[in-house]
Amino acid sequence: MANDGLSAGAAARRLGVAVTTLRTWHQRYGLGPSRHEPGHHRRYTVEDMVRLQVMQRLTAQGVAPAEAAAWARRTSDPAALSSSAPSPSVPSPSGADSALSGPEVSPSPEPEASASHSGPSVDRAPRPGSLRPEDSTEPALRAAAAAARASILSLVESGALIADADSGEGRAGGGQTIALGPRADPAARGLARAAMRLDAPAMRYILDAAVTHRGVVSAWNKVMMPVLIGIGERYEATERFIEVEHLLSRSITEALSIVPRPPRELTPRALLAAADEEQHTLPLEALAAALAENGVPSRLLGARVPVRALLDAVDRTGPAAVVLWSQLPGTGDVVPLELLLSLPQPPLVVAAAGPGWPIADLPPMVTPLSGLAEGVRVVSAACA
Ligand code: B12
Repeated sequence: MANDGLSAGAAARRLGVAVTTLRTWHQRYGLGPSRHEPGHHRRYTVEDMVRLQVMQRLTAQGVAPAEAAAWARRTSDPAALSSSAPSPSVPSPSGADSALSGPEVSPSPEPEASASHSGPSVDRAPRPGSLRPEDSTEPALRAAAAAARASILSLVESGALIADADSGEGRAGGGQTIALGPRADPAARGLARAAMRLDAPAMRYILDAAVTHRGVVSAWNKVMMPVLIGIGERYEATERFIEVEHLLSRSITEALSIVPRPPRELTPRALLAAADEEQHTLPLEALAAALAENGVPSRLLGARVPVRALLDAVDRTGPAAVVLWSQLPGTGDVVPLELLLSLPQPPLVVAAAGPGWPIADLPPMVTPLSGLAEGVRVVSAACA
């Protein structure tokens, strides 16, 4: 392909899109094939393919086609992009069409790597829907791939990932929305839209970028929480979309787990647990990740921790802070809190977190927590 370029059919096969889609992108958005020899059909060069990949990725993430095309066209100027984009520490979405993934892609392409032409090239390993420019031996292609990747990252971070929540665009599972309100963060909109499409790679991409570039507290408060609350309301109104809730929950769990944990030598002095029969754990996962970001290790026992197990764990680990989460009024039983406080050596802080607790009836020595940032502050101080 390096010399000849791809026909429209071959390009469409590589990308896994219909030829008509390519034609539309060409005619409406100027993303056409640039190689032209008299007497022949125009052909897609490697740079054209990278632009198309950017277009494909961004439209799949909910960016309006015209805007996606503008970003795709910018990839022809790698220098401009790589100078302004954040460092690509977030993996690109995986998937059959993932051309922009791979730790080897950096904003500064390494021409030396192209000295040998014996490595895998896009021509030798054509998989449907797959093009890996970063594997290419061509400096131009590597540069274009780096620029494309950088452009997506800067898009995510600049908040330009605006999902048009009302335009279904006919994707699988599309056409449904999660109401977030007019002041929602663009990344939350993108996440909501990806969630409704059941597009796990796009969700991870948005979530990982948010966690990596904003930090856990902001990612939770501005991106994850609004979408969780929105899908909860959607479920309440329709008794549907449990599949969305589950995939979103899973994706959030995974994204929170990418936060590096403190060194193993540091003994965790914080114990986090959900109350007995309580299955909601995401806020505790966010707390564990945010604490880790602050260098505070914790033990997260997870869902449905019976009181006996909680007391045993406290007995064996002697935590300075215990946070018990109750999401549902039915699990906000104050007895475990009282038992924790009456231990011979009670934890310094026993905190009740979540909307399930009867705040007015909490034992006086219990610390009620109302938000993630407060949780990080209180637990960090107790464990210092
Ligand atoms: C994800 C989810 C699930 C997942 C949980 C997965 C997991 N690993 O956690 C699963 C699928 C397991 C689930 C199950 C159920 N769920 Co559910 N779930 C949710 C959802 C969408 C998000 C939960 C969450 O993480 N909330 C945390 C944040 C995002 O929301 P919040 O609590 O309102 O946030 C406030 C405070 O908690 C605080 N805060 C936020 N984050 C943090 C962090 C810290 C550290 C602190 C201190 C404070 C804090 O600030 C916010 C503003 O005040 C909620 C919707 C919602 N609004 O919460 C429903 C929701 C909680 N679930 C609900 C229901 C009914 C259920 C089920 C009974 C459904 C069923 N029929 O089986 C079961 C319950 C099972 C059980 N016994 O626990 C209802 C509860 C209604 C009620 N009040 O009784 C909700 C509200 C959905 C709804 N609108 O109907 N659920």
